[in-house]
Amino acid sequence: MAKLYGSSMSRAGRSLWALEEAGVKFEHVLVPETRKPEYLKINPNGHVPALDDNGTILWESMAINLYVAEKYGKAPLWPSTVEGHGACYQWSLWCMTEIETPMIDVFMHRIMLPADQRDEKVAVAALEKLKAPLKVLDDHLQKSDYLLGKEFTIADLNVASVLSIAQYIQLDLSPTPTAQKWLQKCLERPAHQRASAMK
Ligand SMILES: N[C@@H](CCC(=O)N[C@@H](CS)C(=O)NCC(=O)O)C(=O)O
Repeated sequence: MAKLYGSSMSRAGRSLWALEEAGVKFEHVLVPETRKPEYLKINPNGHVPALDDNGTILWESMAINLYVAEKYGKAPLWPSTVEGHGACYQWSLWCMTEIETPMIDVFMHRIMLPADQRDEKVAVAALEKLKAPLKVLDDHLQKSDYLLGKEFTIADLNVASVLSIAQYIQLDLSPTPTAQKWLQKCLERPAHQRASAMK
């Protein structure tokens, strides 16, 4: 049986969601200490998530999710055309390069770091940086219900999972209302609810 390492409160939450969405039976393994030699054999970076799919080991949340969707997901989660695959790669890389770093900066400087190490200026600069990619997302979603058209795919899951911490970091999505509604719709999916209820 496949094993997914990492808590739903970490980036492993994304991969738990992908596994649930694809209907994969898996064992969920918490990793209290990511730098122990046993775990470093699975992910030498000492990060979660990692996937052990019956001996095939993968790390990097987006790679895991694209693999899970391709191997176990049926269309439309994993589209049936190469053009559709290209769009999934595009949005998945886009959210990691354009959205994730500023989101994490806000998260660290508003929530995660001890109060005396937080710098609200870093959070405000990161929020400013998010404006352009959020407009790209909003403009795109004005043309279709989901990122690739009428149906939810792994591209939506990956982008929505990166944006899912918006609610905790006081990221005001009201200037991009189409993206805001799309995010809400994605996060209400039963597979996301099941993944979020895990430890
Ligand atoms: N780019 C990696 C980042 C993984 C990552 O930084 N995970 C964090 C949790 S959100 C982690 O493992 N932190 C614990 C540690 O580094 O010991 C991915 O998307 O999988």
